[in-house]
Amino acid sequence: MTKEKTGLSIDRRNMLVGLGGMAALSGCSFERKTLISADAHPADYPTVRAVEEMARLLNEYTKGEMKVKSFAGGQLGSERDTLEITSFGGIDFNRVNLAPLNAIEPLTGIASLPFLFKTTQHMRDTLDGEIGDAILASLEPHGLIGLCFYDSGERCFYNTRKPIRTPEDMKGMKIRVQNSDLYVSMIKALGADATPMALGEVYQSLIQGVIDGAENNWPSYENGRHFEAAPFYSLTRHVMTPEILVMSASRWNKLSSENQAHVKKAAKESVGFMRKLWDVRVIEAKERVLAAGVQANEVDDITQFSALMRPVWDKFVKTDQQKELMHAAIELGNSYD
Ligand code: GTR
Repeated sequence: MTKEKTGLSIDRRNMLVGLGGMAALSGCSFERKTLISADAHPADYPTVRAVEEMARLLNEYTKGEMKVKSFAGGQLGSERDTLEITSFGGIDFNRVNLAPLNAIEPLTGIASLPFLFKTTQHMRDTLDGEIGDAILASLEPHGLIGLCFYDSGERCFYNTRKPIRTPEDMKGMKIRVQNSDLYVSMIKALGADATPMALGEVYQSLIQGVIDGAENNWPSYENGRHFEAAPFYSLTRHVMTPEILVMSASRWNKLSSENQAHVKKAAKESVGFMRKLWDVRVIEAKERVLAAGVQANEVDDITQFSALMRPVWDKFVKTDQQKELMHAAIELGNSYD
């Protein structure tokens, strides 16, 4: 593994060596007793707490055999970097957003399509059922075992300049997106310029004017203090791309079938725990940023935004399997009208 390939800093590489990560990377037989998990968010964020709950359950089900230590706050690198390391065994569990997986597995693009999900319940039911299972299963050929989805709420645009009420207001704005071509296309379709960037760089880039805005849910907008630099939060609710918990397939393949079943069970059971934390966190984050002076606005007519998404859907839904899942998700949505 070269620094050029992963973009990992020397510190992070040293940390992984310390953790025995290099042993896994180099294929030597040394096995870490304690598994490690990565998350870009800080320790109190719902995703981190949910993975800790998964770890607690796993430890209980395996009678103390399986232990997980979590490395929160992006200590092990950006989501793109840690996904690469996870896929070849240097990290065991990784909680990321689905967006950086769009480039790795096209099926993940379905749950990232703008304006696909009508409500939170539609999103949850889609991911809890066969559609979600097909997306999770699609990751195995890429060295990742998809374990479960967590909520990530509705993502909206925020910027340093003015309220966005129509797509016209976004013209010429530089908007940071996650590392996903689908997101880049979505921004272009809205008439703005897309700047893919790791989450950890967004605050500084807003302050320095490298970008004019970004898009995220209330908790990440608050947590990253982006609201201080970009106080206009416009309720476009354009995607509900979920979070996902993945495990390294190379680690998974070394587990007994009993322990594999325990991992799956513990992960699935952490979803309800996460959703409870999430719903509370959304309300708290929104209250905090509004109290700090954020100006939130509804857009004039959301169909002005959604009508521009056709080319994005056409570009990223190509295969028969993608089309099948997309239609199934749309059909499921009809009961939420
Ligand atoms: C958050 C998400 C992170 C990351 C971040 C981003 O909502 O929880 O996993 O994807 O957005 O925008 O980079």
